[in-house]
Amino acid sequence: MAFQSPYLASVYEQVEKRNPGEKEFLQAVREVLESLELVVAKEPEFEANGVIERLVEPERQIQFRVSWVDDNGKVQVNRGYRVQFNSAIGPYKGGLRLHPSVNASVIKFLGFEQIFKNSLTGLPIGGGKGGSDFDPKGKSDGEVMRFCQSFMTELSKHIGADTDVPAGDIGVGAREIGYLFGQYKRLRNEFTGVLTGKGLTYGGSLARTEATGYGLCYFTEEMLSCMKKESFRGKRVVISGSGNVAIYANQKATELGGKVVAMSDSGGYVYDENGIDLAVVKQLKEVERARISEYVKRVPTATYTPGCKGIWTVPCDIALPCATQNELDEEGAKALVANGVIAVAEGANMPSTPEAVAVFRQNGVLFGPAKAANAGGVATSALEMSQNSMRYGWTFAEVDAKLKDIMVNIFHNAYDAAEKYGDAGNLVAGANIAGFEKVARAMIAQGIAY
Ligand code: NDP
Ligand code: 2IT
Repeated sequence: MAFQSPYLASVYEQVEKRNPGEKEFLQAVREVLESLELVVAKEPEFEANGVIERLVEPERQIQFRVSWVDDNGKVQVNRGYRVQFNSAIGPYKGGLRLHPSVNASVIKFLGFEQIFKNSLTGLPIGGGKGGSDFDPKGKSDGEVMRFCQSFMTELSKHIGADTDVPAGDIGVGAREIGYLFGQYKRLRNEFTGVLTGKGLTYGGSLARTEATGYGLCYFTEEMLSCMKKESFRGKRVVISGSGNVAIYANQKATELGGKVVAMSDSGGYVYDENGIDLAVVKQLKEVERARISEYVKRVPTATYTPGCKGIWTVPCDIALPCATQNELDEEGAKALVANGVIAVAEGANMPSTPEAVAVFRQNGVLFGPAKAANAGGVATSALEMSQNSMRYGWTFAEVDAKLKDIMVNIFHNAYDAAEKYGDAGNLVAGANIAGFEKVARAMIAQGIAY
């Protein structure tokens, strides 16, 4: 689709020129710019202040070598990244991803999305992201520790509790955050809230582990209730992935009365008509770091199918993609629609391809985009920062109540913004616009320094 606004067309052309071949980054930028057509037409101050061309260029981008020694004494070299994308409304904030597919394009798409997501939370956090092409799979704890220490030795020069606060993402959970935090503290000799997702004994927030999955379900419940007078009760749910987001999405969807019948990992998916036994998944994934295929050995009524895309052919009312970018394509979307799906909400970042999103739209499927639907994780990270600043901690119930409130507000802000700009029900446009407006106004107020 060509841009109608010459301003947006020229900004996008420049982004393509400056970032050749970075397909994930270009995909994320294009989607946001498409949502802003009506905004830039209505409010010329954004163009007059060069807001969009500034927004698409990271404020700072760091790439570094990460050398470490494996268990056989061999030197390994990985590539580390931190993209500090936008600090208009707060310190850079966003996760670290450890996965062999990580490259500059992936980190930039994630950092770009984080700007709008973080703005939507209503909390004072800017956008950033980082990670490495290090593959934690099959590595010993010692190898992961040595990698994390080497990674943090460089990263520590660029972050800080009031500068940039990383957290987890794919491949980074409590174990990795612990090693990273320990190394930061040793290098700087200071105990500060420089990372979130910390362990509960050293400054972590209750409910951060659960927050992204729970938040996704709070958002979905509100979307179902407002837009379709529906709820999770009695619905069949399919959740891709079986990591942090997927596990706690399962837990909350089940608590709200849904039945989760399928989950996956990068190898394939399991289908269990009785409802996935989450205790088994947690044991496999959180304790043993095993493959989801093992599930059928422990639950003989279930079946395992290799290949992860087939999960979208499992009939369901609600689909929650919680694995990775572009995991749900046009074919998957068509299969979901053919089986009568009523709502799709994204726990992962950009899991649906643009073609898949178009299929949902054309068929009246409720669609909760990642920036809005999975913002509960980073929102609770911001609550962890608040608790660290106060040197105080809230109860699980207090954090959970704030999270729920935030997710309900995000839904309504996105819904209202879509309506205001004449695209009622389009939460993709609504989330992008609502997230954009606050950041854009802050950038204008602060002058052309960045
Ligand atoms: P985890 O590392 O805990 O789990 C990731 C899951 O996704 C695993 O089941 C993994 O399978 C699967 N997966 C990863 N890469 C691929 C791939 N290329 N193809 C198929 N499956 C894949 O990560 P999280 O649960 O934390 O993250 C999942 C998604 O949610 C990501 O998109 C992340 O950016 C997003 N997110 C995470 C937040 C958080 O707080 N953790 C907050 C907001 C969004 P396998 O083990 O086989 O690799
Ligand atoms: O994509 C995301 O929002 C995250 N991985 C969570 C980031 C955070 O800072 O908690």
